[in-house]
Order: sequence, then structure tokens, then C-alpha cells
Amino acid sequence: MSENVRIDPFTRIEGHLSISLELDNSRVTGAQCSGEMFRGFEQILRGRSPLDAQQVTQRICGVCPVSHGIASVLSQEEAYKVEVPKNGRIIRNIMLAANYIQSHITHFYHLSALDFVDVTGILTYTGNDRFLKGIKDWVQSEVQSKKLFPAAPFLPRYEAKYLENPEVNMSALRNYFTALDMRAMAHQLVAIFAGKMPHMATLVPGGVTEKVTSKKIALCRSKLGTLKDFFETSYISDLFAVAGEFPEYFDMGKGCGNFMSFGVFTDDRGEVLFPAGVIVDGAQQPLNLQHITEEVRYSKYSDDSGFHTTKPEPHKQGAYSWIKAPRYNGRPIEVGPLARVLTGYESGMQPELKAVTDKFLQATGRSLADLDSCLGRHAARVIELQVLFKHLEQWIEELDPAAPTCVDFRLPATGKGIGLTEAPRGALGHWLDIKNSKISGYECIVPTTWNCSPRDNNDVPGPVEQALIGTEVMDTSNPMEASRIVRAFDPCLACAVH
Ligand code: NFE
Repeated sequence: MSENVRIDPFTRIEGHLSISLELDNSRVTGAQCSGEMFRGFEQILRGRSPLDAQQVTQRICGVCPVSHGIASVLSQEEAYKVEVPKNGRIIRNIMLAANYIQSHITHFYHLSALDFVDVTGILTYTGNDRFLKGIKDWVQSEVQSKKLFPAAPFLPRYEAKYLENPEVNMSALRNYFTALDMRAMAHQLVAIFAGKMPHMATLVPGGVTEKVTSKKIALCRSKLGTLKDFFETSYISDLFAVAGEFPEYFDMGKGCGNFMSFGVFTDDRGEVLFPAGVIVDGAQQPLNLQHITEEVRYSKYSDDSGFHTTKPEPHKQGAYSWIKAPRYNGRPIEVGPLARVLTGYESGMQPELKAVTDKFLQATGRSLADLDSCLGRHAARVIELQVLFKHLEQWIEELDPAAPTCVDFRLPATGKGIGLTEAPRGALGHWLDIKNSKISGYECIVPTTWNCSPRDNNDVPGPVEQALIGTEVMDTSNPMEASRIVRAFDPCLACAVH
């Protein structure tokens, strides 16, 4: 039997996404991922001073402004031929890593966990376990004071199998509330040097304007310690609880099988913690920016749009998304934590990342190939955070109160620059052109644009679309399998349709 299912709006993500599925005998045979709005940041930037760019582009998103800001100043620094001093580089690493922590905690607890945790079971608990009763009372008072229940974000929800162990459910729900404080704390960690968060005030070409002091170093240590404790005692065990009860999700949601990372977190010697690289058809290759294109056959842009050209055409025949279709050498590519873990693992340059990954695979009895899955994408966030926490501690100790955090520069009349980094959701690039000291061209290619792209000029579906095809949806009124697969990519449509 053929059926069509539409999940619209697709909730608990950033921005406006619609998912359409074609099913045959409960199996997805076709999938469309539609970005539902156009924003026009590249148009807004044209004609402005390039010095505005890191402030304007941070407004693309409140979740990952650090990476947009950093991509922007990197593109400017190439154009201005300016080198960031050591303190500036370390502060940027700290701010970006803290933003990863915030983003991954939010994604796991506040966006995805409700696909697995049985939140309603908790309020009907009638047992005598004092600890569990205490949690129930605590949750009741929390939800009453915050007026969160029984409305959004907990209900309505799909009827599906959720975590069965009541203790795991209750502890996960407690962690949901604690995680709200943790994401605030991660924002505070960014703000120590950013002045404020979201949207950092201190990030400039040439470095960061905020000075290093021993008080700020102590504040960083303290906030990082609390975040690390939550990560180690809660996030890791909650992920293992989900993996233990839903192991089938290691076999669901396999994507396009191609991965890319632009590389991020540089040290003094120019070495990169998560290296740049591309995996196509299972083979690792060096990143070559010349291979990047943007296709628009199914996107709501004129046919002469593409990389560097964006002309909206809302009523274009056959187009179903406001997201363009970026391709690498003509191929769809998945970006994000899983891509960073796999390209880092395969590069052979990252023994630490490999060791953490191998430990996870051993604990779950899974292979590296199994990570290309719904649960593998969740696991990749935990794996990379484990590596990042250790390096964050080191970076904080490397800060030097006696050294500068930024250097001066001259704005040239003409110039060009490319800023590449890794946002929490994956490879992010900003391409800048300057004429008459004004921005003459600005192009962003953003992680969710890669992952949620529609079909390309050759009719090949994007990574999320491919991950959905082949999925068995047991109950089309409650298409939980499809929702879990899409959410594991952590889509940010606000970014994708920038
Ligand atoms: Ni709006 Fe972002 C990240 C970027 S995703 S969250 O991470 O860049 O497309």
C-alpha cells in the first residue's frame, strides 16, 4: 500500500523544516526535506563595511553565532593579511568549544531526548521508592513553577515505544532540567571573553578585544569544571541508556556515506584538533575547495543561481525548498560531529579521538561503520566532547595575562578571503569579496545547507533525505522512526536558509 506522510512543522529543531515521505508497505521510498523560508543575509551584507560582517553574520543564528563570527573574521584576516596572536587564537578555541558544549547539550536533552524519554510516565509514578517520589515531586514543582507541563515542549507527542526503565526515565528528566542550567553556564563560559552571548561583542579581525586576566582564567576553570562534571555523570550515561534500549537505531538512518570536515581548533604549531578531510565512497581524500558547488534545480532560486549567486524565485516550477543543494565533486556530503569523528579517525592523525571512539565501539559492541546511523550521530557528539573537554582545560592554562589578545590592521580597498571552520553542526565556510572597502560579495555555505539539501541537478537526494529512504515506519500516524532519524542530524533551518 502506498501512502504519503508529511511532518510539518518538524518540531524540536531550529527553524522551519517540513519533511514529506512516500511510503510503500510502511517503507520510505521517497523523502523531501524542505526549508520553509528565505532570509537573505548575503544580500544584506553587500555594500556594507566588511567590519560589520562578523556582527551581522552572527545574527544568522543564536545557537551557533560563535562559528559564524569566527568564519567571518577568518575570511577578513585572509583579506587584510593579519595574523592573530596566540591569546586570540586560544580565546577563540575556548569560545567555540564552549559553544559546542552548549549546542550538544541542548540538542541531546531539549531537542532529541524527548523522542526517547517517557516524560509522562514520571508524573504517574505511584511506587514507594523515596528517591523516585522525591524526583516526581521535584519535577512537579519544577513544571508548575515554569509552567512547562502538560503543554509544550512535552505534549503533544507521538505514541511510540519510549525508555521503559522508570529510574532511567526519571533521572533523564531531572537531567533535562539541570541541562537548562548547564547550557546557560556554557553561554557564560563563552561570555567571559565574548562580553555577551549569544552574539559576541568582542570578536574582531586580528583577535579578540577582551584582555586576559587571572580572574577570567579562574572563572573559566570553575565553569568548565561544572560542565565537565555534568557531561561525565549525566550526558554520557543517558546516551548509553538510550543506546541500550534502542540498539536498532545503530542500524537505521544510514546517510549518503560521504563526509567532510573543514578542520577546527588550531594549536601553536598550526596543528588541528579535528582535521580537515573528505571521505567519498569510503576513501579519505584531502579537502579541495574547488570541488564545492551549489545546485538549485529543486531550490526556489532562479536557474542561474548557485555558488555566489542567489536570486529568489518563490514560485519556481518543481522547486520544493529554500535550501540550495551544495555538492562536493558533484556528490552529496554529510557534515557534522559524525563527519568530524570519521574524518579524524580515518586521518590517522588523531590517536586521542581514535582511542575515545574505539572505547565507545567496544562498550557498545559496534563497528565504526555502525556510526553512520541515527544513534551513531548522537554518539559522535559525546565522543568529540570527551576530546574537547580535555583540550579546553589545557587551553585555559595556556592563556597569558601579560600578552596581547589582538593586533591592529588596515582595511584594504580590495581583497578576498575565505573563512573555514567547523560549527557544532559541521563544515562552515564564509567567502568574502571587498571592493572600494565595501563588501561586494559574501557567500556562506552552512552545515545544515549540506545536510538538509534537496535533490540536486542529477536528482540525487540530500544526506537527510537519503537517511530516511528505506526506513520502516510502523505507524504512519506517529512517524517516530523518521523523526528520530531527522533530529539526530540536529538541523538548523535558520542557518540553512540564511
Ligand atoms: Ni543555526 Fe549552525 C551550527 C552553522 S547549522 S546552528 O552548528 O553554521 O547549519
